[in-house]
Amino acid sequence: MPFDPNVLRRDFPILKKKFSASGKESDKQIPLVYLDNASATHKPRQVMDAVKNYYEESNSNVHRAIHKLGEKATYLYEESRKKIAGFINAESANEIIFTRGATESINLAASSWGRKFLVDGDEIILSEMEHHSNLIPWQQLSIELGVKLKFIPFLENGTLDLSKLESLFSDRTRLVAVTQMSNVFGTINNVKEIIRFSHSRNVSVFLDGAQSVSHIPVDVKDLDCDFLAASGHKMCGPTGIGFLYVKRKWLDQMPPYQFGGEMIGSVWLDRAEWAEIPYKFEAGTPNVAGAIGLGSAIDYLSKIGMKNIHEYEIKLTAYAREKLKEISDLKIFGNPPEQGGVLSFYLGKIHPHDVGQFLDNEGIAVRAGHHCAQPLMRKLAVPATVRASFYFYNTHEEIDKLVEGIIKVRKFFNHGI
Ligand code: 7TS
Repeated sequence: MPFDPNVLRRDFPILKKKFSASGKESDKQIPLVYLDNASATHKPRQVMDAVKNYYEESNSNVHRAIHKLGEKATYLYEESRKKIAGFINAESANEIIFTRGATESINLAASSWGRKFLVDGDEIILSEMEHHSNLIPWQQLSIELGVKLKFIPFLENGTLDLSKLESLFSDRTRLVAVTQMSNVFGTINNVKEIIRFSHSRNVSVFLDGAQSVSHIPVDVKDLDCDFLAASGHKMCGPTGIGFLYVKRKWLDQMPPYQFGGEMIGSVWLDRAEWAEIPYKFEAGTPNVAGAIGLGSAIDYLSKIGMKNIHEYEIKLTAYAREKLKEISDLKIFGNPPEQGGVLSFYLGKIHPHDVGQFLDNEGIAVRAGHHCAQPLMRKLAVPATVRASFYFYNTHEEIDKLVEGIIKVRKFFNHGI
């Protein structure tokens, strides 16, 4: 079936809904233009059905019951793990650990791998464009262990200055942890080159895939990354579920991250042995419904094809950039050669929150804020930006509405000029 966003949109009940500016049903209802996909994507009917079916037909805990429902729930949960492994081309499903999302995945790696392998004086290289989730866990580790953090700078066009990479390395560098796609500029970073260079120095690489995994084909074997984190809710899946991919060679050496049920092999009063991987990293009853929903989201995205999604988003973003450029006073931050569907901008002297609020009254949902990237904002010397972020169900007509909305904002705040 050819790629058609208008056909795909039919799978998303929320995209058919109309809203009024006041929130009152009696007021004029306008269609929703949802352009905040970098924050969370919507869910297709298929994913909601998978979650509902689990609760209606196989609700049970996993890995412990011998009854039929328990077996069914375990089967579905583990099938989802296999789907994730297939989706990112992992060697085995055992390399996939279910987490609450990218943030927990990063915390897991920092806490388990970091505490095991890093000592005072070791160095981690991050970048200046990291989301707080891929900064603060490493920052805490650096405070706790005395590990030094270094940062790959970004250039005005929103790309990482890889010419600086080599100079950041020392014989104490142990890890490079970078985002594969910026949630502010939309830049798709050349992580393959970063990984190639890092491995040539025997340094491991952690990829924050929170933005990339839902928008571009990601192949961990081809990239050869050591870790990859992602969130289900940014890829048509439920909230509260995500995963961490860990290359097999690290898994056996990494200690558990949390302790309790599910993650044990044998327990005595004074000691315990851990379960096999990946279960030793999944303490307690997991988010079974979320994992099953994420598996369904992966089926859905795979059917559309990640290459199709990426190609369409390139076109949509280029169209949006061209249209936005026509608005005087509008400054788009960054213009990377490889870009996903994210555009951040500033409109004259109007505060981004005012722009966001005004657009919301027009039925257009964008994000205005620091996007959990305060160091990046500081370098841009702005308190916040307006960010429009797209997904495969957005259309060119919606971009036109965004542009019309911004022109209205401009007129309103500039007294019609
Ligand atoms: N890393 C990146 C690059 C992100 O964009 C986000 C979330 C995270 C990590 C954290 O993901 P979580 O699912 O664990 O919260 N980014 C955004 C955003 O740009 N707007 O809202 C959330």
